[in-house]
Amino acid sequence: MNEAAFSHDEREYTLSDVSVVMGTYNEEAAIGTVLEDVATVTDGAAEVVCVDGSNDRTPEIARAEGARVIEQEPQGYGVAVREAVLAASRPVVITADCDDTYPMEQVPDFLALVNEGYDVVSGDRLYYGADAMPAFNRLGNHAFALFASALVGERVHDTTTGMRAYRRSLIHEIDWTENTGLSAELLLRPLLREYTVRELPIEYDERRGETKLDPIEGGAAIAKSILTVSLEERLRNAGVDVRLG
Ligand SMILES: Nc1nc2c(ncn2[C@@H]2O[C@H](COP(=O)(O)OP(=O)(O)O)[C@@H](O)[C@H]2O)c(=O)[nH]1
Ligand SMILES: [Mg+2]
Repeated sequence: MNEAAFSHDEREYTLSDVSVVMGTYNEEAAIGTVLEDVATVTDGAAEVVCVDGSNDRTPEIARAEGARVIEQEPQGYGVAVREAVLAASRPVVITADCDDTYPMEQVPDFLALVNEGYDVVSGDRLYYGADAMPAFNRLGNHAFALFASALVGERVHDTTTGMRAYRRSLIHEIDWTENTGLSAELLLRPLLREYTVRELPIEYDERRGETKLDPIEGGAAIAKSILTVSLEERLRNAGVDVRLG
């Protein structure tokens, strides 16, 4: 990983400088807990943005918990999460899934690393073993990380995690093209553009409600995204600006 430059001469960010953003699609079983956890850990100071495609009670619950809800026809993970990161109004943007798998209590740890100078802080679910993850997904995620490591030329451990912190300026400096593979893209393009990136081990819990991702179809799309964005960025670094996807 690139070392943080520690040269950002911005002020120290606090929890009121954080936007927690997520795509939400029929997550009524989880959203109450997730947003309560965010409110507790941030003392209600963070902005919460949900880009929602649900036809259940998810958006009502989100609004009742104080979230800003942006309605969007369901078009996949990346379409929703791109909209969500772009809609964030605070200088530090933290993504999560709305399925109660990610540790909201670690939001301050992500923020602390941004304050240390990192542009991207990526939650590494595999570090602690991710026992709650279906075995097929866990194997796939290890394989994606090895594949991506080979393509970017440095070791990354979890390329498809849903929980990361980003300096908001970075989000607006890069064009995002991927849908199911957006999570990998949000890690790999910054890495290959010499932004400062580091992984942070996180716990990963069992999901509430049903997954929205088909592991086979989704896995193939993610592998293609990893290849495409890595090659595009390497060509860009060589002075060739092309879209391969
Ligand atoms: N708005 C919206 N959210 C989505 C869509 N697809 C997935 N999501 C949300 O994106 C997050 C990740 O999806 P999830 O099912 O947890 O994927 P998994 O972690 O791979 O099982 C969850 O919060 C979903 O509700 C979509 O088409 N539209
Ligand atoms: Mg999930």
